[in-house]
Amino acid sequence: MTIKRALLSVSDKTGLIDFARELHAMGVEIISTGGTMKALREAGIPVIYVSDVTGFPEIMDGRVKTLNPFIHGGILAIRDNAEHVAAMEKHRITAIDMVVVNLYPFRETIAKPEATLSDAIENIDIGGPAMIRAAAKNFNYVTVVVNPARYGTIIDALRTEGSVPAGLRMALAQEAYGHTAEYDACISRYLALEAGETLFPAKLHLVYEKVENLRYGENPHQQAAFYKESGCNGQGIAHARQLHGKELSFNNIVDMEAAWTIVNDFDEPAAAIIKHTNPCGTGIGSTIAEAYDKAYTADTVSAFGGIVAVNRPVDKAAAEKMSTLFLEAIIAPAFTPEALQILTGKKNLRLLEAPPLAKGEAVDLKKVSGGLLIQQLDRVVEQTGEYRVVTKRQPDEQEWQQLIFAWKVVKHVKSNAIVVAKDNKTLGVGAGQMNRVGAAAIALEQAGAAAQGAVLSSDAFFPFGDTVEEAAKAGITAIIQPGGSVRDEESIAKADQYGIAMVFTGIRHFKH
Ligand code: 93A
Repeated sequence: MTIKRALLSVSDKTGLIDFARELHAMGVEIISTGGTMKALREAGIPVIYVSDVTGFPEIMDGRVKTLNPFIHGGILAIRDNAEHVAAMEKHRITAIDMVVVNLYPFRETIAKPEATLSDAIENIDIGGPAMIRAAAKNFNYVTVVVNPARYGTIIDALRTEGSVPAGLRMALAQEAYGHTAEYDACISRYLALEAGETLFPAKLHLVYEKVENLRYGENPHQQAAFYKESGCNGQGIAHARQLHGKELSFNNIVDMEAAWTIVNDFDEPAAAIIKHTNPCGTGIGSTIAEAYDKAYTADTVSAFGGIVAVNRPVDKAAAEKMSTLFLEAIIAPAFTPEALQILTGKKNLRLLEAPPLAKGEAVDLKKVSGGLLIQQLDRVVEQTGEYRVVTKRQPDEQEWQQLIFAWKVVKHVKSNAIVVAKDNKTLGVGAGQMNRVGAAAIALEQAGAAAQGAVLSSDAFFPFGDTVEEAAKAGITAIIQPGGSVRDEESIAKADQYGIAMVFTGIRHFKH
């Protein structure tokens, strides 16, 4: 379709002048609303004021400016429908062949801390979406542009072909409806939050934008893509910046999330190495190099090909240690220049800088067929003072420290989960087992002789005394678990029998 007349009404004036200048040079007539018209006229581009088209002033602070049959008739008319053409002639409506609109900045307005409800309401655009939707509906004849990034493509098409091709008009219409849907979803979510519906609104309109297509999903025969929350404040793994290395895979991203969540749970320097979403090694220390060393020596076999996360910048000492092992990725708040120099020597190793996770409320989504489960993330702040020692023997100070460390780690291991720890590092991790004693057997076997004098944590209570029995045989001296089983007494009696100190937290950390 050739373009004789275009309506330009934009809040985001990026690229506007150059675009309009090109249109004007091609002989396109431009209609505009007040602010856009002013900007164009200041740039010396001739413009027809929208009120001169409608014969009606912009009224009510601009709430009604383009909502008029002279505008909507001009956009919506089917150009080769005799009746529509007759109606245009009878009412002296001129066709509008292109609509270039972007909306009042609602999201940007509510993002400002000082924004009031009334500011938000005034930034709900009505006339803009009406024109966008009308133009998109009539994409057989009309070009709709909501994104300044498309200006160049349109000018190129007009220059080379003298018109905007049908395929492009349809793609622009699709983008337009996505744009208005996202806009309304944002308003709906905002009003739900204003009304106090904090986490779980009656209807959920998720708006995510694509970061990239991935080479494949969990396996090579599964197609996949990566999306980030639209308008999100920059939190989390989706906002990590890749500094070096091969492109990220689906499984890398899943494991990065697991790794990042663990180390963000620690205040002291911490490192975790993830394999298949579980931490095969976790360590804390006075430096990142020390924490990493502990995480690595926790299980040197499984660490091969792992994803490492640390909660402090990676420095030279840590980088030197990390560079001796084949790793898939390292994720950190930052890398020092010396560390980068060492690690970028490994061509494929992915290096990512990620913003720390906020402590506030956040939700976790799980897809089920035909639906979605939403829950708060397991970020309960635990009062260690409320933990209860249930055995005759109290843990000593050293054991307390290790119990709390092991308890923090077990929260991040797939259920049924058991962690054995000593000297600020995990010695054995039993993950994702169908029975608890099985998870304990794996963790204890991994720890081997080092389990002597170590502590053990369990993400949920012991249904029987058998896990305590196994722990005692391996030399475990203290245990931390939620408690709450009908057979707690059996486990407590076993612990007392072997002189084990046992702590009940009262909080369960299932992870499925
Ligand atoms: O207040 S509105 O909902 N009523 C309208 O009739 C209308 N027409 C265009 N907002 C309206 N617009 C919006 O004005 C456009 O979507 C655009 O964001 C903005 C451009 O205004 P100006 O050209 O005065 O800067």
